[in-house]
Amino acid sequence: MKIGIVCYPTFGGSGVVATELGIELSKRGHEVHFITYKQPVRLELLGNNVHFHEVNVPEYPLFHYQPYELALSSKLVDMVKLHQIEIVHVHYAIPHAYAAYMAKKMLHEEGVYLPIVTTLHGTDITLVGSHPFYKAAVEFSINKSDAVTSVSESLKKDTLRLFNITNDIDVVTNFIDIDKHTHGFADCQRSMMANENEKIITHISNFRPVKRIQDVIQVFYNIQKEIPAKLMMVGEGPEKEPAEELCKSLGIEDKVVFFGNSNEIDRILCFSDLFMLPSETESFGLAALEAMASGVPVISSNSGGIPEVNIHGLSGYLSEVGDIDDMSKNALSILKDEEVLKTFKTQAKDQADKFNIHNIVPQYEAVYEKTLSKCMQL
Ligand code: GMT
Repeated sequence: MKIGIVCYPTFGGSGVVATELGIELSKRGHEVHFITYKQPVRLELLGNNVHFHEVNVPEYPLFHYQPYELALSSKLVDMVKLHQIEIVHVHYAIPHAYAAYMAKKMLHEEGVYLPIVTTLHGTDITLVGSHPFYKAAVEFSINKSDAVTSVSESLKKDTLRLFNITNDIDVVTNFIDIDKHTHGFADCQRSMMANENEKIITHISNFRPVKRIQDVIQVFYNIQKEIPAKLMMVGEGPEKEPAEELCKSLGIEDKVVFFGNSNEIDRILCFSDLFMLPSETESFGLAALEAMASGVPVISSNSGGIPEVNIHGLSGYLSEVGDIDDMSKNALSILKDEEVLKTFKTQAKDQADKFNIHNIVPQYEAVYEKTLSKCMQL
């Protein structure tokens, strides 16, 4: 198949999923065309089967807001015609599903039929999409998509609760390339980050308020009072500075490393003992799955789709949002005993295998095939 993929090219989960999906589809013989404003961060190799088409938005002083949707839909029209793209898969409804619908309509005028698959990722529904300023357009573009998928059962329920949806929604969960996370590092270089007796706790996110970064610091503060430990904070975002301030005021700044965004997540997870994800809401929690795939147990909140990924007492523990004491107690119960830690590490990896890329990507292929044959009958 010739598949167009529209996504955010940044470090966010939806862009990562879209990129990994495109790479895997290309390995399975499909021709994949990424259409976005920058080469996706995880897309290292372009080749015969993987192409990138940049959407440019020329600055014009009249515009207070530059019209990205317009540029994207025009680019989609051009690329679909030039490369005979058969189906377009958009990740994150805003504004991608809306722009794709416009492209579809324009192509239709020229006798080209373009099916659109929309994958809902989370904040496009729960935090941003359902805002009254966007709701009508988001609802419209979900209902006008030829197929809609969501990354968890929880997100599907939220979508049906928040919008008036007339389309079916298939749940196709996020996935992980287990082989990539079975690191071939002879040495994780743990000694560069911590002493041998120190446990390493890691958090990776975009440092937005929804991630409850302060909870990460508070839980770590409780952990390091009981056992020697270090905290690795990976990512960039508005909550980073307040988090650095909190570390200073708690007197733990020498035990916390702020990395910024990193392309070496697998290296960081390689030397991690525990991962923390105390989010206010999370449709899936891809970062937790990446940790588990590297054999790192997860201490998380029980919000949204996280319980579908992190299993209480098996791959880690779940607590109510904001329950710092419970998260600290759970973390210590894993970290204090080497045998318990070892068991949780193995169980985390086994649980991650349920989301193996080789089982999930065929589900997307089935969605494409079903959509194409449905559209051909129209
Ligand atoms: O977590 C974010 O804020 C980024 C966001 C995104 O779209 O990049 O993540 C959402 O999509 C990820 C991939 O499907 C999910 O794993 C995250 O749980 C989801 N984030 C939220 O729901 C807050």
